[in-house]
Amino acid sequence: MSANHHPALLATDPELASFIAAEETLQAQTLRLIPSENYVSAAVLEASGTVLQNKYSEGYPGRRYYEGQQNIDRVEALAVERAKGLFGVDHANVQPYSGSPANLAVYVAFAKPGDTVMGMALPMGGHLTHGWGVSATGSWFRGVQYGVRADTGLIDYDAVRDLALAERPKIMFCGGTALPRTIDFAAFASIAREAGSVLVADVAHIAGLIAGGAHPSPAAHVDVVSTTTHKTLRGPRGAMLMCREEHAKAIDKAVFPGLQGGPHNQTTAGIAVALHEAAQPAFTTYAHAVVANAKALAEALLARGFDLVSGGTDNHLILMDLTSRGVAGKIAAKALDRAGIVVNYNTVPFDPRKPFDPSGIRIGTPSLTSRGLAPEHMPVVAEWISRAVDAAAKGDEPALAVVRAEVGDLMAAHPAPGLPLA
Ligand code: DSN
Repeated sequence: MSANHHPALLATDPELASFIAAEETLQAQTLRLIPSENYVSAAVLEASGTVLQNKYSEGYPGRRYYEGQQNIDRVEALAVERAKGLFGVDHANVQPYSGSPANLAVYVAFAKPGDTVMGMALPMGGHLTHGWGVSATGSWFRGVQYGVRADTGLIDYDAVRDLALAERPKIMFCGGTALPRTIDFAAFASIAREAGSVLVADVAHIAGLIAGGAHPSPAAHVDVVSTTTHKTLRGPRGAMLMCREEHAKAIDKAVFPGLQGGPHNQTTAGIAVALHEAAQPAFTTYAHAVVANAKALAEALLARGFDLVSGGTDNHLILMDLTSRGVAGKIAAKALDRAGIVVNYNTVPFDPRKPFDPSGIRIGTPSLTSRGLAPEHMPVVAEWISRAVDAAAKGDEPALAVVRAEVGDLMAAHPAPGLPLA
């Protein structure tokens, strides 16, 4: 591959063009298992890099503070209509710049600084913006946190209810970044009703699974659905907030002018395309294949003796505790990277180690499914992970190089969407 796929960029800035060409090669040749990443289609890439970049559009379709919005209004209205249709919601705001600003907008809409908010603790699988201490959401607001049971790795809904009734949080989040199991939105809704809380489902990780019918939808149960658009949904890096009509004004006002200025119109266009793609029958097949691959990979890892948090997965994500393999998560993640397998190190629930050097790694199947890998490939993926983790424990660099070559061969046989062919 070469930077010739971007001729204008190559002519203007060959140094930068070479970095992008190298990234294209890296994404083509490696087995990308970070569960929050994916490959967007060529159509999404094209829509995200257009002259829409040149336009300021503060406001909403038909209600802007700048003129010349004839086309931008159509782009945003189309994205909004597609989001409403796909997720079965009354209202969608497609302007949040990404997941963290989207969640912050929820606080702006429904709480005041100092109010109590509740979410899953970050080391248990939650997200920084669900009221965790080092985030502004945990210092400007009073965050109280729930977790999972030590014996099962599953959310203890009785404990969530006890905490909610004791604390009566203004906002309650469900969802997170390292949850391998189905979220019971109805159970959270019943608790939030009792506690008098606004319930937010942060479905960033599983939005594509919901769109494709491979995870239950929160739409009928929660007040607000927050999601990024670039994970299982396979769109550009952006976010959306969706809600019932009664909350529409509060959400829109919180995003603009409460928190943001002009929307990134080029991203809105990419989101519109991704939503169109996600509404096709092929995407339903994709979403179910992501889950089938994750279950097959979990089975193959269990067969090789790995410890998986909660014992497996219901969705796209697997959280591996490497303690019993005698290697820390960070060392394993870096060795896997040298073997051409890209993961992230991650805390596991009740981790005795520090977040920057935790006990686990987090993996997932959205990207490999986008390149057409199927359950029959998962035993070899598990074998590569096992060989690389063992090589990490022994410091066996040649073994990592052998895995890297094998990974490269399989990736070459399964080109990724959106990447230029060699
Ligand atoms: N950074 C995202 C993830 O990797 O899950 C969450 O914001």
